[in-house]
Amino acid sequence: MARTGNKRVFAQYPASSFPFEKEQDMRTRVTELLGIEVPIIQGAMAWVADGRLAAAVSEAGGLGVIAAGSAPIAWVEEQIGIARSLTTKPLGVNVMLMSPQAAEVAALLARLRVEVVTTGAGSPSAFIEDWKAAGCKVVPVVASSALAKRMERAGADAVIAEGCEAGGHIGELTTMVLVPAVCEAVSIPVIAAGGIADGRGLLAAFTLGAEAVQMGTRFLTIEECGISDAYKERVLVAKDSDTVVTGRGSGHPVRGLKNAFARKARVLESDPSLDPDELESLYAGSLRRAVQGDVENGSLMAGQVACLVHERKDARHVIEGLMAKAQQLAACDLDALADANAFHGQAY
Ligand code: TUI
Repeated sequence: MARTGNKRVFAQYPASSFPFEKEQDMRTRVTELLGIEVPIIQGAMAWVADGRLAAAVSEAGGLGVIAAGSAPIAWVEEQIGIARSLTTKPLGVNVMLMSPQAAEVAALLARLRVEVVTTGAGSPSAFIEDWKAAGCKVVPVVASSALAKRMERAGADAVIAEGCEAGGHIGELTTMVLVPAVCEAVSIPVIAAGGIADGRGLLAAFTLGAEAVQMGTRFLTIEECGISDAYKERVLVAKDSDTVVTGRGSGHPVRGLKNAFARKARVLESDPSLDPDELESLYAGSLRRAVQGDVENGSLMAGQVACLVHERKDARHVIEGLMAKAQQLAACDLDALADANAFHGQAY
């Protein structure tokens, strides 16, 4: 950093256009594989990521992903139809492998030849062959390099390495450690997830070896996301210490915003004489309650990056702004970055 007398002389960020220009596109193995324009995938949030949200992200150049979660098969098929009516661009559907209907959803996606299948909360080994035979690109979420290697051997096209900063069901490792560890372990492309909500995060993920990012929480507050306003407001006002992990004891840790539901879950979980039915009834329908507006008694899944989400806007605005910022930062040398970083809070 240059100094003049007692004053720092800040290097300027290179100028960046907004919306970004075509030549600023970041082409990677992931954009080529998935047929998308920017290396941004929308995380599949159960009961949140429906056909309308996914179509908006795909239309804006990223990959929109419908979350099958544990919803009825008819709902999943309906949402795919809605998305297809709103965009002709590639679309993804996520299979939540802890769902008792996972095998049925898996068969539906092969039958409909959905372009991209992502998976979460388990190993999809049993389904990969059928999806590949149907022409689907298969992109499992992994929380360890061991699972990433197994997925590569089983024929996965890429993996999403999701750190425990993420919202919803999580593993143990942080994004900062998991992404480079998975990049060392496999040759297929790695997509980073967990703790990423803006251009800074995208560029950081690329320096760790990722070729795309997946973001969930950043898309929770956009116009095309159908969750209640009350849920969106909780995300917008969240501070960095406002998320908590419940369910560690049961082996199914889930990160969400602190509220009455989370406090009750933590109390019940720490009770050695716990009646499992009581916890089960607390969890039953908890995600849906939050999505519909009961922000105290519902499970408000969100990642730690909720504290970096400050606006509603729409999918196109989020994607264009994020790409412009990432490109602007990437064009800086380290000295200029260090100087510019003296303006805390300006790098959004
Ligand atoms: O799947 C997610 N996030 C989710 S799924 C979900 S729905 C739900 N509802 C109630 C209770 C629990 C879940 C909400 N959020 N993220 C992807 C993810 N997958 N993160 C971590 C993992 C993961 C963890 C361990 C994947 C595989 C794994 O191990 C499998 C193995 O065989 O080693």
